Amino acid sequence: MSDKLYPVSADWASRAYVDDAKYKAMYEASVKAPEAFWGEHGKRIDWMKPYTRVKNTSYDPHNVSIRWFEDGTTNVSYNCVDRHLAKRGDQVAIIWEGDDPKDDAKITYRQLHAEVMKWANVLKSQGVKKGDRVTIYLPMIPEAAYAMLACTRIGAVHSIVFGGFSPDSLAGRIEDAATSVVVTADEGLRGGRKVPLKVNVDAAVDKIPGVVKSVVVVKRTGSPVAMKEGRDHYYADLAATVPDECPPEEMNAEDPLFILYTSGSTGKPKGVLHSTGGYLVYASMTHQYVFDYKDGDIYWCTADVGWVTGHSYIVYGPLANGATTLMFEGIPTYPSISRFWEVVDKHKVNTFYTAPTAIRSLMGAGEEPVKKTSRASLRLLGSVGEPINPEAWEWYHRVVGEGRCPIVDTWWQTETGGILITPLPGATALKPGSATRPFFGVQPEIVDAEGKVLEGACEGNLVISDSWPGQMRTVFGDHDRFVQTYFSTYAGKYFTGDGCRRDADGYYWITGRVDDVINVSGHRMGTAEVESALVAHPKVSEAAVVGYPHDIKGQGIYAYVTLMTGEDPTEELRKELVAWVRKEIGPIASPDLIQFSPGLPKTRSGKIMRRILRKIAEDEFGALGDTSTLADPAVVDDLISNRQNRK
Ligand code: 6R9
Repeated sequence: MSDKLYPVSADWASRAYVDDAKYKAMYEASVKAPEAFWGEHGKRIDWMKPYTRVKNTSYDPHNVSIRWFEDGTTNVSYNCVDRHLAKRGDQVAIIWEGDDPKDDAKITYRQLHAEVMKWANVLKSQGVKKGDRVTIYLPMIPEAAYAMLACTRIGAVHSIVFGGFSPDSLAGRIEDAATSVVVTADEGLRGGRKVPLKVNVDAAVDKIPGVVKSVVVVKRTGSPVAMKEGRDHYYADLAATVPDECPPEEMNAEDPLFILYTSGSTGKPKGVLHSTGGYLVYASMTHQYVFDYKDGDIYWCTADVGWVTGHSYIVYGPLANGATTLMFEGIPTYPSISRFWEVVDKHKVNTFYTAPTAIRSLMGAGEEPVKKTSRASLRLLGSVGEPINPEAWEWYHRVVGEGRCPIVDTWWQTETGGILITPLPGATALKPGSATRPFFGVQPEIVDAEGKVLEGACEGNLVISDSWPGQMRTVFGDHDRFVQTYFSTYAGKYFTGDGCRRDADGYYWITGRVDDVINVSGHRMGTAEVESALVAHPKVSEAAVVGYPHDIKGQGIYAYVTLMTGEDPTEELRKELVAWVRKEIGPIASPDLIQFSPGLPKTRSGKIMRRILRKIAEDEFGALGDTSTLADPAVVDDLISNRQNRK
């Protein structure tokens, strides 16, 4: 933990929508009278038929039911596109930056409107009707946003599958959502390498005969791909045959908007279902306040639309607010390790939102690749996806933001639809590594293992005691699993699965998934704590810590350590790191085993797959399970051959 405090600058306090006093007043109003608060803020989107009922939610495990604005009707694509036309028809809605720096495009709201209507009619031509599911398996190209918005225009429910998922994962998701139409591209392009999307779709569809009737293919690279007669169609060919206009379908606030599959600690991925009205109100409101979005800002979230961050903070939140959102097809290290900052300079980006894993990997290459760019346009930085260790936070703040940009460390989940715990840049003094305070309407609590609510400064499991509009409504096709996973551990509360500490100032510090807690000689320890200590060492770039069975201590601490470029993995350094952690946290935290590993097994969204690290640490590498979702499966072989615990 870091005890540094970065106060809000006078400039930010005066320019932002919300300063500290206003945050406190609005927060208090939001939790004392949620009906009145959300009744008012629900009006931020346009309704076809206004709601009269605001909140109707129950966390009772016998009857979990979440409904917001339930008698209102609206349309998401109307709110993200049509309603902006009068004022911002010629404003850029999407800046697209291709994998190759020479490829880019600007799409105005008027162009977006035309594209979305065309896409909607193409989907209709393939038999898609209100309530039907559509699987989208596309790279980061504007067509991904068109297809999403087109689904919402006609009331279809999209299920986006990240372009890096294997045919097996894709087939499972298509089958679970029972989608007869799949939208894909010939190939994707990332870091100069081609991703065989259409080939993967063919393999996936073959695994589930009879499910998919139509595959719509966007040409991205133009490479020839096999097209199955009667089933596969190029988008452009279909588009040439359908009308230009398509009116938005009137949808109930509680009609499903999208499904997004996410992994839990057990079982197959869950289809997280979000609904129309509450989700859009919450995504747009958090986007406006957390990023203090103002007209004219250029906003860039580096996520992929295949993850919830891309849904809420590349597409729906920003577009509902009439923003200019940047969509990036490439990776941070191509063609050079300065790419992020070059894109910032090229498009004069004001707000930049990325993940700690990206920051840490860029940190490993030193300051020079950042410093050779200007970044003068940057005003605000954001972090999401995992706890950000204070060292990475400080580097992001000092090197990338040159000390002038606040960092919003936003804690949330696929399940929450939008950001729940976060600083507001004009209101919240920052502490590196803390997601700070709850957003309006969010009531976090910390409970112990028995479910007793802890008061004041404390540490335990993070639950949320009442609903907010962006909350998921169910697990698609399995409401029991929804209740079981989220509402049964602590009856009457939403269980996040995260551990959390609250300090004396009421700030929240997410300590990582509670499934990653280890117990060493009776001491509970967050693996993130040890990792954070390790990465604080100047020679360490990244670290992942897991428990392994230890005869005397119950669990021992096994640390996988990636060194900074050019550092040698010596015995001496190993000893130095053990001593370092003892010094940083205390003797109980000293790693028992340290494995120097050039790479860590990460999912394509950048999350470390601890399951694999635990198995290798246990010397049980014969039973690694499914490694198909790894960004680079070869990492695993190296980890196994250099394992430190040989029984
Ligand atoms: C948005 C997203 C959710 C899990 C969540 C937590 C971790 C996300 C975080 C964070 C600490 C943050 N997480 N943001 N931990 N600080 N700012 O990432 O959704 O992919 O569903 O992951 O990610 O553990 O429970 P998702």
